[in-house]
Amino acid sequence: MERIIDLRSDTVTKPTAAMREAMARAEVGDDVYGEDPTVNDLQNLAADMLGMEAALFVSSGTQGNLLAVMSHCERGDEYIVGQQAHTYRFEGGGAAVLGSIQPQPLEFQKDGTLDLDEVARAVKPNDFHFARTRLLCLENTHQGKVVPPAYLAQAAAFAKKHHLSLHLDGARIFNAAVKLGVPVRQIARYFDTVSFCLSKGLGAPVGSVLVGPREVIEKARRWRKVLGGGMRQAGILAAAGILALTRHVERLAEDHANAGRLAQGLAEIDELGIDPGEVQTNMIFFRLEESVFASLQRDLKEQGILISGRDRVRLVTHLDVTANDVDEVVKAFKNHFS
Ligand code: TLP
Repeated sequence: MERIIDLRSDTVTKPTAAMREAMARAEVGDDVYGEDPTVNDLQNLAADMLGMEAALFVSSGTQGNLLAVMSHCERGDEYIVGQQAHTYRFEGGGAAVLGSIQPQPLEFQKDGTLDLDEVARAVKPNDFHFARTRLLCLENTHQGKVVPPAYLAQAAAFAKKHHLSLHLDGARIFNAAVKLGVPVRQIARYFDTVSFCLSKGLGAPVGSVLVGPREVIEKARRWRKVLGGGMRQAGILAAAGILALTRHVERLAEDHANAGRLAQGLAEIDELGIDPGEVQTNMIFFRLEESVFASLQRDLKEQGILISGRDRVRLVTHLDVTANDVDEVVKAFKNHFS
């Protein structure tokens, strides 16, 4: 089979041989009864790594975020969120559709933070004309950028002052932690709840985990069942998650190095306008006119290289992209633009 270099997302990784082995051997039980030992192990491990009381294995990042919003907020409440945040823009409006919870989107600043003065102005007065503002949602990494650690402490103090809960869409929180060289709990500690993905850079085939206080996680468990997300012998999937958390965290640094290498190579192509200094983790962004992009995409596809993008093109490195692949991609780009 022809080798494909897939740079569309870090969601595309295939389980490694060791992962498939762990999945095949996983001890399982009925997780709706709380009796799947492997799911329980994964949840304990996740809670421990993130420094939280409890954890819930969920089907996807989208489900983890939705459960968090629905567990912090009630019908008629509101959450404040970034305009380009996954939790607002890319989750089908789930909180509004299924929770009757109104989003209040605000523009992100360049570094992936929300201006807290602006957030303060968006918090609604206690008056029945308004939805009740209950929750602030952040994202880390946001479009490959690590949110500055000092900001997290400010956001936590802000949330406390305004009686808001604080949720992190930490789909790629491990990329942020590895980039900063800190244990992941040092990022998680500022938040009430964090949702993180096992199925992105960590390389598991399926699954995310929501962590937080026991009381909130129990509410989320209820909503997960309501949403049809109660899984039975899910230990087969959780086994892959355990392997991802125990063996695939430190190696994220390789993905970051490969993204840096790719950015360096592509920076030589003027049409792309890439500044390698902007690449912090495993993502590179650039803009191209639609027809130029379409022809590039077609040309690369013929060589087994997959790229995608909507407003901006995004290239993502991951477990299944090697340094050699990166060199091949740079060569193919250069040929295309020469
Ligand atoms: N993001 C996907 C696409 O939906 C864009 C990707 O390929 O990156 N939070 C963030 C920050 C995400 O990037 C994603 C997935 C999610 C949550 C949702 O995770 P899943 O796909 O597991 O529902």
